[in-house]
Formats: sequence, structure tokens, C-alpha cells
Amino acid sequence: MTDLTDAARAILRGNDRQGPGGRYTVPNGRVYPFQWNWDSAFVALGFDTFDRVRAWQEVETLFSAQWQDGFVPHIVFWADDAGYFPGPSVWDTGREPRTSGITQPPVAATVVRRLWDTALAAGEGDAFWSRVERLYDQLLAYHRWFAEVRDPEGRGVVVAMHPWETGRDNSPEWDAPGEPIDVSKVGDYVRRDTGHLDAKMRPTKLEYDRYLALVQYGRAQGWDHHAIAAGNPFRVADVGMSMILLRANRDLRDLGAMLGRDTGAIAAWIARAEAGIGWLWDEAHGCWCSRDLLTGRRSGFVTSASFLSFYAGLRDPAKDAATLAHLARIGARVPYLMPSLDPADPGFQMIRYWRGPVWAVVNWMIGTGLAETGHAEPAARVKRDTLDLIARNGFYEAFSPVDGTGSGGDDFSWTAAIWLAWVAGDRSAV
Ligand code: 9WN
Repeated sequence: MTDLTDAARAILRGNDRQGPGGRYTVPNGRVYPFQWNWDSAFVALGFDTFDRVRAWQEVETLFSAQWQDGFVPHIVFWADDAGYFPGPSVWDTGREPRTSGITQPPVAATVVRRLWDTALAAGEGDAFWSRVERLYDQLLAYHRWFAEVRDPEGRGVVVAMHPWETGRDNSPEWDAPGEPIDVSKVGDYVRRDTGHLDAKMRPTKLEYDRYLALVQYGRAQGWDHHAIAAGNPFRVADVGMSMILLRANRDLRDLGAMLGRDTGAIAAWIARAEAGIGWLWDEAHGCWCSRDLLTGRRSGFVTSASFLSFYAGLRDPAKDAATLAHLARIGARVPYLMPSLDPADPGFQMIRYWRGPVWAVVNWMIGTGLAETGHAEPAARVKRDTLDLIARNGFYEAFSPVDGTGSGGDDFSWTAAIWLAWVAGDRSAV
């Protein structure tokens, strides 16, 4: 354990970079050489177990790239690097620092709340008071942006405008909603990901064509997010982002109360989500799943995001029982939870990115939610499987749920961070 903890710390130190906005961590130096939004939030959890100041810096650097309207980008291009495509000139958002024009799952408020709790527990509340106040204001603006821009029908969900926004890039949930995207004018481009990694682990050419067509669409709207929400060819209520934002709003409300702020707006967002999120329940399959806003069609897929309802703080005996039954069924079928796609699905592929592999960060959210809601046994299983995968195979980007093989990049920051959060800093009650 100690060796692995040292190794995890060394990965975070090795992926540490200095940019004009402050220090940040690259997910993996070769494959992902910039700052990513939700990666940095998880990375902060890892740093918090051995370097508190560095943990806060990670989130602060990300939020130093926040736009005026509250939006926080999914990538910040602090330095040039030709090793990743699409780079800043393709996004062409015209901002300084250079950023992408889409966001990612908003886990940051939940992380900042944890950073604050550990600072308080260490008797360092005074030292971090002004920092938590500043981050609170930035997080509030970010969440307001979600409420005003990413929920155009006021349903209490998060509508993703790009598969990359969901963080689960090539999940089959985006296949049917992606069909209407016109890829005929995308033109030629050279992918970098397949230069670093086996193409079998990565999204397909058609998926990349769609990703780029959507980037071109956003660029044509001048990255005006209201215009994009009104006309984008891809508008999907993502169950993952919806659950994550609901959870993040609960944590933000608690932070606001601690700071003596008026949290009425946050309470209203929570109430809207609690009233509306049932729209993402699929009675036929007994699962939480994403739903196409344009057609109203439910994806019907059981994915790892289907198990985030506990993390979101939702309590519904019938839905919880159905969700736990899926967990038990999948857990009996594969040695390692939680595959990103139900292994019983014909499209399941054990090493292809978000169509099968296990991701430590998603497991952390699932395990945390299960533990908090009193489901100790499945919570322990999810945690144990995650730690076993890492201990046996290394700090990979993701892992096969069937035999544990690592897939994607190695020495991966967020995998190291979850190891640290669960082993070194264990405050998760799992
Ligand atoms: C696109 C960095 C990111 C993660 C995502 C993961 C992958 C990027 C890519 O890597 O996405 O954002 O190029 O494949 O899917 O969740 O944040 O680790």
C-alpha cells in the first residue's frame, strides 16, 4: 500500500505543470497535455491527502479560466502542445487564456466542500477562509450558468451539447442522438489520440467526425451558449451530469450556509432538479439513463452513470431497489465493477473507452453515494474492485472489467488521485 501511495503521489508530482494562471496537472503528459475540468477537480482530492495548498491551487487555476458569464471550459490550453487534437486553433473561442467552448461534469463544488472540510479538521480554516469565499462565488456563477444555459426547458436536468461535455465521450447513449449530425463538411484532420494509443481503445472515426462537426457548429455561433442551446444538432439530457450537478448544488448550498450567504437560488435549483429528474427514469428498463431532448427518446442503456442517483442524494425505494438489482446482476457477471456499459449489452467492448472499461473516478462517485445512503456492501465492493484494479495493473486511465487490463494512458492523474483519496485520505465512510 505504501509503495503504491508513493507511486500515486509521484504521478501527481510528475504531471504537475506551471502555467500563467497558476499550477495545474495534466491528466497524462503525452495523451492529454493540457488542463481538463473534471480531471482537475478529482486531482485536487488526491493532492489534498498530502499537499493541501497544492490541492486548492488546482481548482483555483481552473477557475482562473472561467468566462465572464460563469462558464468553465472543459480544457484550458495554458501551453502549446502539438500532441493533442483538437487544439486551441480548432476551438477558436477567442478567449484568453485559450480554452475550449464546452464544459464538463461539474464535480468541483463537491470537491471544494471536501477540501474545506479537511482544512477545518486540520485546524486551518482561517488560512483558507478567503480562498473558500472566492471559490464559492466562482462556483455559484458556474452553477447559475448551468441553470440558465444548460437546462433550456427548465426540467431540472443538464443538457449536454457535445459528447465530450459528459466526460463519457463515446458512450452508446450518444449514438442515436448523434445520427442527425451532418458530418459531410468536417473535412480532413489528423487525430493524435490514435498516434499514442491503440485505436481499439478509442472512439471511432464516425464518432470523431461528429465531435468535430459539433465543434464547428459552436464556432459558427461564436461560442454564444444561448444560440448553441437553441439550435445545436445534439442536445441530450445527460443522466451523469444531471446527477453530478444535483450533488454539487447540495454541497454548494452547505458551503454557502457555512459562509453566511443567501442560498435561496441554490435551494431553488435543487428543488427543480428533485422535481424534474424523474424524467430520466426509464421504467421499462428499470434504470436511470440519458434522454434525447430533441426526440424525447430514452437511451435505455444501463451505464456506470445510471448508478449515480445515490451520489445525487436521491431516495426512492422502488428506483433504488431496481438500480441495486442491476448492480448485483452486473457484479455477478464481471469481476470488476462498475463497467461503463452493461456487459449484457451487445455493444459492450471491454477495452473501448466508455463502452465497457471501468473508470476509477466514476467508481469513487458511485461508492461514495452508496456508502452515504447506507448501502455498505455494494459500496465496499466498488471500492475494493477499484483498488484491486490499480494494485494489480497500474495507474491506467481505465480498466477492463473482465480481466483488469489497463486501457488508455498510463500514469494517469485522476486514477492516482482516487487511490490517494480512498487509501491515504480515507474520509469517505466506505
Ligand atoms: C476529450 C482527460 C479527458 C477526460 C474525459 C475522457 C477523455 C478527451 C479525449 O479524456 O476525453 O475531453 O480527447 O478523449 O473521456 O472524461 O476528462 O482525461
